[in-house]
Amino acid sequence: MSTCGALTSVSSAFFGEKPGAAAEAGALSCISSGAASATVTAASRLRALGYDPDELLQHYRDHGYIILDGLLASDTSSPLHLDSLRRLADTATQITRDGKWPHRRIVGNAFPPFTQNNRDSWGVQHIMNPQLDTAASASAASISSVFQQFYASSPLLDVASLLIGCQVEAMQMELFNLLVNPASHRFALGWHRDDIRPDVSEQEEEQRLETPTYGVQFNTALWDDDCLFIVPGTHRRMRTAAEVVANNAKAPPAVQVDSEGEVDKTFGEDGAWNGVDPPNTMRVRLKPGQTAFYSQRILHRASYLPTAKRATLHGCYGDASSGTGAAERARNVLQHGVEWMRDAQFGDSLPPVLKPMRTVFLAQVSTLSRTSAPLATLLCTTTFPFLKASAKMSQCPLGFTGTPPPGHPKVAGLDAKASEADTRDRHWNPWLLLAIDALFILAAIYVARNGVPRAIADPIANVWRKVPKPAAKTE
Ligand SMILES: O=C(O)CCC(=O)C(=O)O
Repeated sequence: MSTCGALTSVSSAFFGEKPGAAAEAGALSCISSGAASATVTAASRLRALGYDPDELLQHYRDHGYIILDGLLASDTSSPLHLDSLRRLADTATQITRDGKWPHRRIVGNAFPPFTQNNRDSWGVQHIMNPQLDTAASASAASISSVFQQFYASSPLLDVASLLIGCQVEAMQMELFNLLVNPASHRFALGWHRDDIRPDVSEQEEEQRLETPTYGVQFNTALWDDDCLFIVPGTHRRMRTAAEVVANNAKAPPAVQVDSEGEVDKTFGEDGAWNGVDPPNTMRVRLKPGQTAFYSQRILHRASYLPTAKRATLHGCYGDASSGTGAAERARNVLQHGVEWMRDAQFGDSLPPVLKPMRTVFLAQVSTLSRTSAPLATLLCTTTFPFLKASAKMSQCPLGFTGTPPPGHPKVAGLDAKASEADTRDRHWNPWLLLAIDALFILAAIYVARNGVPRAIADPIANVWRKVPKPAAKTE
């Protein structure tokens, strides 16, 4: 549902270049206060900064992405200046590589849960979490609070609002992470859409395309970044045959790069994935300070090299004005382990504009937990005793991913608080567990119809007769 107004008059076109006014910390603090906020739309704020919202929106709708300058502060003393953000990103990266910050994207794992046993990382997760400062022993300028300020800043938030078609006040807080180059591995993500599986039928793909994405994601590069590849326009149309093939192609495994001059034949010099990239593949080349907003539904992939320094702020926002959309997005976000967001310290630390965005997100999470808890608890409890005996699965076989609902047994890989050592290499075999569940259900049906078989009931009754009765019990 679109609640953005003031998009009809086209002022001076401004796309992809730096406007005169740059982002400043706390620029959006006015949004949450007063009646004026209701009429000041993202579009008009963007226009005032020299952007052309109509042009931005049109490009985004047609192609599924836009690239913008001017989202960082131009004032060198601002914490949101490129130099400051680079310093903080370096610290966050270092503590992650040193093992002091466990929330990371692990080389070898494209998607959550990030449970691979690999010391190397391609991302620092949850950079707005105040615990990051504790891990970094940061005293003066807190790292998490600067990242919070960026996530709350204008024009970033206004552009997101414009593209989602939802007032800032009705947006939900989602993920904010830092994507970094692995320290010693080449690693790649295959072609994917975040919210449509590669193996969907044509009919299902068509249906999925009719549903809005209810959100947008962004990459803000702090260094030159050419890791992301997209096929413009694929966020709103059926895939071609070549795109279906690319979407289903398995990305090469992560490779430790220890010999200089080693030739990688999978990818060309220009980064092309030989024999797989479909026509119209576009490499997104960001200069430091540039931001790409893109639809999570666009067909995209990424390639990471240990030799190409990367520190790119990677986040997303959702539209909470529609119940179904917000719930759908919250379900996806849950996979990343977000229960830390419930922490009151985090809530208190946020800039004013983010507080309601967090509240609406947590409300979605609670609703999801309430609706999925009973079934997940019943089914997963029956399988839990067998977990340790099984191997090779990194998530609940019932498809329950992300933050477990209340009552769900503690399970490696589902609990973001579980230590990495706990989750490492402990996997479930889905087929074994489903077979055990099926046997359990068949046995229950048999007992309900026929009673407990004598061969089982008699020995139990004998043991019971031998147990002395409590002395104090009187009838
Ligand atoms: O590394 C990137 O820029 C893209 C990451 C990505 O594809 C994703 O998070 O879905």
